[in-house]
Amino acid sequence: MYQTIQEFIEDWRRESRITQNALDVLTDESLSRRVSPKDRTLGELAWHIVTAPGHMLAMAGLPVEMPGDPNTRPASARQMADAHRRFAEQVTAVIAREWTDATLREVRNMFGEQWPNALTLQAIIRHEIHHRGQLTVLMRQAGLPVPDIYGPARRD
Ligand code: NI
Repeated sequence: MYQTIQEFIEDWRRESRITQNALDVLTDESLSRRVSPKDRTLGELAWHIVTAPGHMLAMAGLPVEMPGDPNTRPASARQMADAHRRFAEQVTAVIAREWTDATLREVRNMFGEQWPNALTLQAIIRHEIHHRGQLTVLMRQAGLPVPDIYGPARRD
């Protein structure tokens, strides 16, 4: 788990940049793709990736402005990508201003359990990586170019 806010910020910057690269290639036509009738569409998944960290950070008491309503996906891919870009920058600024390394060890009620804030931050990153993996599969099925994640994508 993170010992310092700086460690989180570095991780957040790296991961949100990778996520941004994926969101930036989504097209409006691709947003209705889905794996099965029961699963999220590519657009719903992308919007979940954009909005979930704000929800969790707010639960932990960080005063962040939400990128948008989680239940109301913007109509365009561009709006989602822009919302993510603004939100990612905002998180870096707000957490650096509001929290100290000691805040990471403070415990909050998260989903009915007592989590140190460091665990919440780790869960946010893991949750994003998990859904981003799903997103890139849907992107391939939609014929979109998948960006490099941790190493070169197939086309490279
Ligand atoms: Ni999720």
